[in-house]
Amino acid sequence: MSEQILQAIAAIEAQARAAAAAAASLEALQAIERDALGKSGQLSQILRGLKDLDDAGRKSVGQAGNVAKRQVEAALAARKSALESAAIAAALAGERIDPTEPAPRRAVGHEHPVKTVMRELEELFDSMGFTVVDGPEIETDFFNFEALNIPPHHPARDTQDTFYAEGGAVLRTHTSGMQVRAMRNLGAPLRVVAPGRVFRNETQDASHEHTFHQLEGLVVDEGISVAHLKAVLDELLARLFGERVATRLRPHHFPFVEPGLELDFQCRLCMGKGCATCKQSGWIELCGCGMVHPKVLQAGNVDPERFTGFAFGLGIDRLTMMRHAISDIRWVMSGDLRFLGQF
Ligand code: FA5
Repeated sequence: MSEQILQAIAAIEAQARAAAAAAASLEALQAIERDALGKSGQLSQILRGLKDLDDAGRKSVGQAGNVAKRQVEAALAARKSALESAAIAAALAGERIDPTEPAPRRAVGHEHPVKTVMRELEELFDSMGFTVVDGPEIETDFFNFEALNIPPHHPARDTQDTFYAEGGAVLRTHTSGMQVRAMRNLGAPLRVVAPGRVFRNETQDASHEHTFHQLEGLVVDEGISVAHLKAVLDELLARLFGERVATRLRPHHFPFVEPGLELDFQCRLCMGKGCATCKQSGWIELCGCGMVHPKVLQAGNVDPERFTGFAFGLGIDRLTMMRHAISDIRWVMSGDLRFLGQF
């Protein structure tokens, strides 16, 4: 009797150990444990017959049952740990980083086309011996207007209306405020350009923005004349367009220059014949310019008896528009990716 039971225990143990060794998941292991060792599992059922055995049989079957139980438990634990290790190894293999693999192509940003023109202008003037200086976008009324010979209530303020704050601060309407700042900071002689953002209370249209960019140029030295001004701007255009470009100077009034001028260059699209871009004139305006007014030199602590100077202020957004044939300035600072993605 006990011999048969011992054989049955050995068979249950062998079957459970084999099943444990072959189990493919933790759930399968739990099922094997339940079937072999659970309360109503095979081993428990057999051990329920212990009460019918004599003392010797009860002892030997009881011992065999315990040994079989421990063996099956050991087999289950070994398989469980193997399955868990395999799961960790698989997860790690999936997360492995190959540093030699090329990076995925991502959409990266790029320099704004206005910034590109600004940077090129800075490099170009730097190569001509100019110092690039930076100035505040929130300027005092003094530097933006008064020091430039534009007193309060002067009609020139109407063409450059802006945002006035208490205490005499304004959003600068042009980079010309840097003229007096540069003269005071650096003294004469000097050769500077001051690029930057400017603001005007302006009705927007295809060629007018309320926020745009200018580059101010200022040269002060002994014997400076309009000929120097024209030479520098001609050189600027030649470098921008890769060849000599015809230019002309027209009289224009700015209170801070005398004489005041505007420089036009021959239209690059029709070569002076007249087209829609140049409004049939054959010429395109590049900038306002002129000889620095003696009062402005004085405001900059420069002796107008000894020094003369020229200044100019170019619109960088409009230059950018010409370069890329952009028909409406409102695209330029829109931040619209359909526009920016084209550069
Ligand atoms: C001035 O701002 C003078 N400070 C320029 C100057 C400097 C004259 C030194 C003499 C000596 P004006 O308002 O014309 O001038 O502007 C200069 C340039 O800025 C224009 O030629 C144009 O290219 C650009 N500009 C002016 N207004 C706008 C606007 N609303 N939107 C975009 N560009 C503009």
